[in-house]
Amino acid sequence: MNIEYMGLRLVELPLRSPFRTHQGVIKQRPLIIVEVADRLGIKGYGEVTAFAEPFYTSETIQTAWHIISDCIVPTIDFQEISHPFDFPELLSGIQGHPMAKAGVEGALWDLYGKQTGQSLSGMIGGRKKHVKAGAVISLNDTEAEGVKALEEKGYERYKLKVDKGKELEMIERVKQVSPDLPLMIDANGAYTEKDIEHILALDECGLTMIEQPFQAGDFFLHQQLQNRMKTPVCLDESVMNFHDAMQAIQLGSCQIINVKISRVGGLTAAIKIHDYCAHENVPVWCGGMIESGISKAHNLALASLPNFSIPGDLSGSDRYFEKDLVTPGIRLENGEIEVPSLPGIGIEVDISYLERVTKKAKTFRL
Ligand code: OSB
Ligand code: MG
Repeated sequence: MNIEYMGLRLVELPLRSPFRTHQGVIKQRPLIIVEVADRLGIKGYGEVTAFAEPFYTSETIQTAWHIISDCIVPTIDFQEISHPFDFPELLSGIQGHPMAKAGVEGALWDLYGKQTGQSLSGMIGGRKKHVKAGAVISLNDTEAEGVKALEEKGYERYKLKVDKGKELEMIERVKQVSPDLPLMIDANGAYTEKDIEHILALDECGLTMIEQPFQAGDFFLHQQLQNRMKTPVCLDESVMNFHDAMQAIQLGSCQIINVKISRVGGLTAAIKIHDYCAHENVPVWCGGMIESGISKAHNLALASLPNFSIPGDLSGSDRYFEKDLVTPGIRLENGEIEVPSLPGIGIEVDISYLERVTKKAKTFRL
């Protein structure tokens, strides 16, 4: 791919309103934007979506900065890469840190698409031209008002973050304003084995699924719950790689998987999980990370694959940000978002805004 250069930028995007879950509040969104360039000066962009604090997975934006700068750049020979699929194989000596790896791989995919004149969706075999949009309602939004406003924008699926003990009230409040909306809850591991009866009481609510009830790593407990519950269990934090997806499905720990490019270590791994789930008749959907339009564009390409048959956490730029890092921003039309068809991620990065929100930058000759 004739890669010559990598640039890292730590940016901070202000959120329109604080995003609160049972694990804490996010007001500013730090992200790392990865830029790679080839000999001709063609550029590709990726994004590291780790959070400032390790509440979701163990990585942080600072550990990712360190891993890319001090481990990936010095030890990987970028001249050996002739296709983005080559990159994950070169990483076998670096354990863990999927989000750091995914950010770099994402930039390679965008660059490869631009070098060869292909859209990211086209390169990976995506078929859908539009994908359905889904919204997440944080604990800061009042459910009724939050859902009404989002319904007017056309979102097709709604996800409530769990506040343990208040689930029934929250679900009831949404149903009062919008009785027929597809609704699910995301516990982010808020429950323990003592809560099984409490969770089973939600089985009559008609939820489309319950996401990550228990902590990551506990395939057994999720299996026990799914055996007793008709509402599908969906796993998020539990699935950090292909092997986790395989074990979860073979053990019957879930009926649905949330695939995030960042959490599983890159687009190559995300596609492999998609393909395996398709083979096993397990539907998947694309998760979100409160990310910029750069990462959203990667998500749209992934979600254009056929087994992404459930609306994901795919929202417009205006859901979280006043202004996005891409122009024009990502928009909903009739509850759907267009999958970009131009080369690479197919969306223009707003370089002057990117420069304005940069807190720290570093460049490397590769
Ligand atoms: O579990 O998907 C999650 C936000 C922060 C940490 C974890 C999660 C989330 C979301 C937001 O649900 C998804 C989005 O709309 O980007
Ligand atoms: Mg989740």
